[in-house]
Amino acid sequence: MSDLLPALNGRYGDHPDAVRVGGDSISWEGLRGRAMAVGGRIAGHHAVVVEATPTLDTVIAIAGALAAGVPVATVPGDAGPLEREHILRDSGATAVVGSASFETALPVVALDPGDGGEVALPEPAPDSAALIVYTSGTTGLPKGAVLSRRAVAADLDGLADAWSWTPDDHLVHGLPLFHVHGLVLGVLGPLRVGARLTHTVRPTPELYAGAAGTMYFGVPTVWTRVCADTDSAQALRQARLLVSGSAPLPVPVFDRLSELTGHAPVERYGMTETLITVSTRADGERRPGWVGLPIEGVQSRLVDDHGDPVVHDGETVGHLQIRGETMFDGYVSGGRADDFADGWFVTGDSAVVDSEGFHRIVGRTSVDVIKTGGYKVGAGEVEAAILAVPGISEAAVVGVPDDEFGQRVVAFVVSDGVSAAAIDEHVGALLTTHKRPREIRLVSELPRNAMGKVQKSKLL
Ligand code: MLC
Ligand code: AMP
Repeated sequence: MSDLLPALNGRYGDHPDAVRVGGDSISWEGLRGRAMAVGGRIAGHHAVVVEATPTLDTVIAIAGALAAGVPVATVPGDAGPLEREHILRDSGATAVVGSASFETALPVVALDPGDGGEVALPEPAPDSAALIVYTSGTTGLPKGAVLSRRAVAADLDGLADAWSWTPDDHLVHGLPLFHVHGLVLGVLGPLRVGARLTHTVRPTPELYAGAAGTMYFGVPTVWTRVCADTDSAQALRQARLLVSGSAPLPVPVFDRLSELTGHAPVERYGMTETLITVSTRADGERRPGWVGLPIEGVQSRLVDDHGDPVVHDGETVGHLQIRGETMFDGYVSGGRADDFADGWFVTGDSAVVDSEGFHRIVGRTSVDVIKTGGYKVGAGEVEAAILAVPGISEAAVVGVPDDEFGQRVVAFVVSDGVSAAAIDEHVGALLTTHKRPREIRLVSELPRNAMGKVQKSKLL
């Protein structure tokens, strides 16, 4: 494990609370002992699942899987039953590590606070799978992206370079531990760089202000909320770097945050499949609305509908494609080739690039991929949950622009007498919380084109 996470090998000394999650903390040596011990109990498993609630136990369970070289899939603590069962099955997991709030036929390998000491485990191969992270597509259930140790290491090294991230840093955030942002950057990042971590459990302005970090991570919704709380925002003046990502940071939020904290935020762009690939730099220009340059080890290109290069004039929009060391290995269920064009990963994002190579993300190619509070939500998955409610004949889900969440999930439903409240209750029991429509609008019909296809643009 020390090749991937050198802080756990004593390379950077130690702190009694090197990793803190809410009220619980642990030293790096303590975390290594706990991880090695649980790793020893799961070694040889095909894959494991961790219910990634914001707890220190989640960090220990994931570190244990990494120590054992067993790929670990993360399940949201509030996952709907369909999504959870899908992840348990699709990941090929043969055990759950830590506690599980759900019923499962798989063995549950418990964590033991008495664990520690030295359990020797061989260093897993750099090309072996580290994580299986689920991300939504336009239709169907989420897909599990397999991320190798090599890709994770390359990404964290590229980001450490871009952000001048060193052992002197103390990272603070409260992002979910089942996605790339909170888990790869937010937990494995400090363990690779040798920086302390405080996870605040929830990403609230007050908790950020009280944590006295040098670096802070947030999705744009978090920064919008920080800006609305002047006292908390001003407490961040003592920080070194504020980083935003997972969705576009609105320019007024960038400006207000700069004004209140004295720090122009660093904005970075990425995807579960590619990890974080483009960023502004701690030692470079931080331009509102722009996400900067490819990090070390990553290349980008901009192409038109025919795959021909698009001019880098800062204005002409093209399809953004990525390649490099941070790339995923494929989806655990198979399938990867469709997502590539001549070896370049097709991101599904539209962008412009200027003559200096600075990138601006313009939007998604598909209206069926919604970003709400930094979470990706596939319209098709939500529509399927709504259509499972008896008495519903048609449903169309869209992302409506929203000042706080970027987009909010809104469902247009043709219902045979079923009320919006009843639909919400039914769907709420099936779906992970952030995928639930915030609004359900009952309509008599959906707008369709001559081919019978729903015209979602008319619903926005
Ligand atoms: C939410 N609630 C709902 C609801 N949606 N209730 C009814 N119907 C709905 N549709 C409930 C919640 O459960 C919560 O309840 C309460 O309403 C407040 O929810 P909220 O307003 O949504 O706020 P919050 O829960 O604080 O969520 C905002 C947020 C969250 C920003 C904290 O969206 C978040 O953590 N986002 C981060 C996503 C992320 O990390 N993405 C990275 C993906 S990786 P209660 O009872 O709990 O209060 C990636 C790659 C990259 O994208 O580039 O990083
Ligand atoms: P996910 O699949 O959850 O990893 O989401 C990846 C998507 O988030 C990308 O394809 C983008 O659409 C979006 N995204 C991530 N970071 C940014 C950013 N800084 N600006 C705009 N969009 C972003």
